[in-house]
Amino acid sequence: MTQTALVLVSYGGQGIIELDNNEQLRCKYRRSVGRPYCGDRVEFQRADGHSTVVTRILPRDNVFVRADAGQRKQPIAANLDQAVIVIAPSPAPSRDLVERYLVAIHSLGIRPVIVLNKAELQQENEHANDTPLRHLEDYRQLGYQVVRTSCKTTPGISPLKSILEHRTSILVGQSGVGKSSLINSLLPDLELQTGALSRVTGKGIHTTTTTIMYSIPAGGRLIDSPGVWEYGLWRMEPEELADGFVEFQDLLGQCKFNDCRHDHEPQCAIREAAESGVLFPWRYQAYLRLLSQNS
Ligand SMILES: Nc1nc2c(ncn2[C@@H]2O[C@H](COP(=O)(O)OP(=O)(O)OP(=O)(O)O)[C@@H](O)[C@H]2O)c(=O)[nH]1
Ligand SMILES: [Mg+2]
Ligand SMILES: [Zn+2]
Repeated sequence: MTQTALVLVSYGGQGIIELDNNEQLRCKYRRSVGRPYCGDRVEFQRADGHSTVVTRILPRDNVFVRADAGQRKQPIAANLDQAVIVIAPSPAPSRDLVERYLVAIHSLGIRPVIVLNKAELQQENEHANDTPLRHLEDYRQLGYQVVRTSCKTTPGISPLKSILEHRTSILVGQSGVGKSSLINSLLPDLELQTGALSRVTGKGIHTTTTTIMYSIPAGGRLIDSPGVWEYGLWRMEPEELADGFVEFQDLLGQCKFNDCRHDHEPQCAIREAAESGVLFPWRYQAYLRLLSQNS
């Protein structure tokens, strides 16, 4: 009889899977089956006295990826409902970090959430004009869910709870912004869950090196992922890039040229809207930077 299971963590040629009865098993992969990602649903075989082997990876709904230096896709986790972009006053986010994440998340068709963690450290107007920290209200106006949290003091982490329950979410962002701390605060039984997994992740507060899935007691899953210095987008067409800017959507058919890149083309509806202030000019500038970096 074939059974299915959920991949909690995957490293090298092996991983840990969770069965329907919550049992966790170490398992090995076969080259012919391919390498499962965290969040994959798999079929496996358990032979007496032998190790558990993954025999099939079930079709994926989506895969969250980041790009390496050569713009090639590196898979991080599969089958997500939403991605939580965590930023903090320190380390401060790089200028276009949030836009890169939003474009990537949009291409997966899943829901983005923006979290400002270490909110108790934020001083109004302390930051340069072009950092995401100054644009949180604009993100809200664009329709994104924006939440302020702190793992140390007020406002705490409760606003995040209801957003995460009953869904599968990945926390992404720069190293040191507090992704693991948020998961620690959100999951009171983390120590228990870490049991079998601790051999993989190490103990104590460390930089996360492995993508790992936890379960929320009320229902849903949380995936902790290693922080990045800069989130890289893979090579994509200008069209896919523009699709990641939600506020462009209503204008996309109105440019003079069908293949408009919304750069220097005449009668570009997007550029004109940015110049007249209908679109946030800083978002349009971010789009232009991503466009030039991606070609
Ligand atoms: N002041 C303050 N510090 C925090 C908060 N949340 C986390 N920290 C601290 O920030 C540091 C980094 O936290 P981590 O949770 O390890 O950050 P991370 O995003 O998981 O980092 P990587 O695993 O490297 O990606 C730790 O020293 C935490 O104690 C917060 O809300 N306020
Ligand atoms: Mg971490
Ligand atoms: Zn255009």
